[in-house]
Amino acid sequence: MQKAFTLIQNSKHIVFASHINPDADTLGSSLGLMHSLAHLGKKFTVYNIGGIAPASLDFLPGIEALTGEFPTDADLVVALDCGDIKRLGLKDGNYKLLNIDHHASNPLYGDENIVDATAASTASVVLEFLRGIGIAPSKEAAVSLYAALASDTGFFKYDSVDKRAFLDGAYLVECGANASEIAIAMTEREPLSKIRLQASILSTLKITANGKVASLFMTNEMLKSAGAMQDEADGAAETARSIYGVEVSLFLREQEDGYIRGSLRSKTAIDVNKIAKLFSGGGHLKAAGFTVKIEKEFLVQVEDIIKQVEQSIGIIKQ
Ligand SMILES: [Mn+2]
Repeated sequence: MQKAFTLIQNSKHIVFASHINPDADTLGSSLGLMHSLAHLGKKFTVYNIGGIAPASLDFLPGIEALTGEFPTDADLVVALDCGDIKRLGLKDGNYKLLNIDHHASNPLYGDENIVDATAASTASVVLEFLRGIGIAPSKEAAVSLYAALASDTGFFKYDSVDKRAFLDGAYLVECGANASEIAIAMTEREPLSKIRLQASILSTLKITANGKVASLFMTNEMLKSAGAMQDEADGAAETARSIYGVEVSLFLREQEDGYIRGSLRSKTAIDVNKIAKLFSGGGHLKAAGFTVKIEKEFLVQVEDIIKQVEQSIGIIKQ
């Protein structure tokens, strides 16, 4: 920790780098650390290769500074919440690299690494670091870090949630984060197009395997008529899983490039990572995905995939 802080103290221009397709943890941790170091009087850049944050994160203090331009005079890059250096989109330069993360797969690619796979979010690792160097988060930092923690824990309900996640949350509230305001900003400002798309996806719901499997699909046509973007279909698999009695949900979306993208979610014990592997995909026990080429009429292939998933559940349970 002290070595990491020495790197920070010895630098003039620090880049806070988030991963491609940024989420609340990578951006909230970036901004949370940046605000916490403000008193050091360094030059800061908040960098993301795409240069743009999701609209739902527009409330994060300092997010307007986010840029896709990598500065040439940076002498320190702090990577936040990124298990794979390639996902940062860094440019060459004469800088040191500090890697702060919570992914177990992180290969410790930094000159200094603060990686804690037991943390529910990178925000918790940032907090650990701040404690180690004796800095308390300002209100701006607390809001950013709370948003990161809330997002990676599904608002304190995922498997990763432990006592520490709650203690970190409580500490950030003490430092000025308003839990309700942040939750509303992150979850209750959906675009109408998303709700219209979700309604159309839900109309395809099919319950099979004695109520244990819930399947949904989305065609490009549905996307177009809702006037929605691809990412507005996200969450459909979780909605299907939330049905009483459902153990596994499957969401199949037609892609413009002639592929079908599948998302699998499991409620308790069925390992959807194993199911995804049957389609050359993968992931985790409760969330996995795969991509297959469209080889016949879309709806016919959807039926085939649903059948294969149902059969595989029988096999996997044995
Ligand atoms: Mn994370």
